[in-house]
Amino acid sequence: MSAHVLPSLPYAFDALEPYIDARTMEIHHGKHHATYVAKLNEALDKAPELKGRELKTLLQQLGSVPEAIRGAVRNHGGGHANHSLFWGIMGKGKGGEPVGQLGAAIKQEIGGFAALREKFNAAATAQFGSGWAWLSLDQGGRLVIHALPNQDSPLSEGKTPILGLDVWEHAYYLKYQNRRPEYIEAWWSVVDWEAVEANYRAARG
Ligand code: MN3
Repeated sequence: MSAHVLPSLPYAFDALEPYIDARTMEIHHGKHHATYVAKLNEALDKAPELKGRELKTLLQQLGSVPEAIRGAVRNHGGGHANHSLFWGIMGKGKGGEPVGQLGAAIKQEIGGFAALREKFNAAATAQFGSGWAWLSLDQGGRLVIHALPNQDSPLSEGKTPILGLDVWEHAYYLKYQNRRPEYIEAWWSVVDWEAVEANYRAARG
């Protein structure tokens, strides 16, 4: 059976310094994300019929997951999917502005990059407690900025996430302590817009 696997980080732990510190990346990937993967697999051991199902499908169809493991799939499956996306939309020496079709869509639908940042920062800052801020596509293929608590995936509400920011304290506490807004602001310097645009084009089909 194909168990879910922790993807390797596509860059070194210190690649996102000074914006995100190496120690945080090491614990975040090697402990937090690894635990979501392990606990997802543990839950799926109790429902072998779901083992071949893609993670994306599991999260899109949470209602069809047996109730006994639904919470575990929501939390740990969501955690696995969210972090897998997160590592991929960051990189060394990135930042800058949205490019290509995505850049054009942001201009047209949100009013430009400055407006996107402002709305996204507000969503990330206002998320009470643990959660994520998202830039997703809704079912009509339109860009939407939103936040979700815990490890809830946009996939579970019919959206397709293309950019996400982890605002759990484990993502920033070592370097930023309680200064979440500072972490959010710094994070824009590591966003890989080519990767986000690839997600956008894939989501548009
Ligand atoms: Mn996290």
